[in-house]
Amino acid sequence: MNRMKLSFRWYGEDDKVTLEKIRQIPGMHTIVTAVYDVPPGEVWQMSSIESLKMQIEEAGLHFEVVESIPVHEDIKLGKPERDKYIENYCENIRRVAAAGVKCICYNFMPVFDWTRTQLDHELADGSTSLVYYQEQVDAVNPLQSDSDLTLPGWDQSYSREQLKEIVAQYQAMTEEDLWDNLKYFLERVIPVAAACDVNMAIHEDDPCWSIFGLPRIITCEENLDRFLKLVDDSHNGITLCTGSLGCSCHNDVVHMAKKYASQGRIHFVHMRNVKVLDNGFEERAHLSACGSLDMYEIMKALYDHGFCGYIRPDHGRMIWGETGRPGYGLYDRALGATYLNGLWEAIEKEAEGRKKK
Ligand SMILES: [Mn+2]
Repeated sequence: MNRMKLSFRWYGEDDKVTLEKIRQIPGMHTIVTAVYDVPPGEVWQMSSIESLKMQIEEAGLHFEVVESIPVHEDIKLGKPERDKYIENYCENIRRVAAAGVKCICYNFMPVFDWTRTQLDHELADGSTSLVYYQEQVDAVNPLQSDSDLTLPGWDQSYSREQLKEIVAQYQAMTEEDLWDNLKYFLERVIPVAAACDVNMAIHEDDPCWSIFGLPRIITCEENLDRFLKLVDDSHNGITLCTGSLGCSCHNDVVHMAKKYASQGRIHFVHMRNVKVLDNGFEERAHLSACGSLDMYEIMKALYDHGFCGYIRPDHGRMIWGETGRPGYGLYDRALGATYLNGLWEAIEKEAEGRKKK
């Protein structure tokens, strides 16, 4: 029988959404978290990892997924210092594996992690969500010193000058260079993950297109095919993030769920719905009818093709007056989790009923 393991992201002791609350969501199995007090590229303290594990297990949950171990920019840029950072990365894999972690989510996006233009856009029902409007992105040029250079979600640890410098380094790179640097990284990291029996699960670029002329490669089916072949080992897999892929109408997320689940290469799923617009997209409630994605068909594709990994509701809206980390409140993500449970139960019972006949 296929089993999905329901999971939930938790930002550690400072998170207003506590483990005591998360454990009350029906069917909750695994906490997705990371060590947040260490700069990218450095080795995590074993004591920090053990402390996370202890808190999570005391709450009756499992600590089996890390999101993320960030990839240092020197690795993505292919600088000589990358070997040191890759060795640190491998050491982090060994350390989290020793604590029982089975899956590590990461991304290979230059400079900017996820990009949105507003974090509190009011939807018709009065809830707020994260949105991306292209004209607002186009108005911010990181190479012009007079632009104010801020969009929500950007790494605040860079000064404006540092940001311009690092963006310029990437703009001198081609997509092929980035592919080469990704391959170099995977060839060194995947054997360690395989030895520890940890699944590496790359997250797609969010959104799944180039911004500011920076190379972005984890964006579409053709490129995911190429990615999986870079190191053809089941430990080299993906996080299927439905919202990151689904914000482009060129991506058929149902087809991709079928294809990569049947190959056994989806280790982690982020389920969220987006409404695709002519000039970008809006994050919406998880329910299929609220956005552009058919969440039922995606779940069914996963079920039918043997998916048995970790799945979590992704960003939620802010509802019922909740305040907190945009996308990561309790209420709407809990509604999302419950919806995923409902879809899965219906799909499973339908499939078992068919077998009996
Ligand atoms: Mn995601």
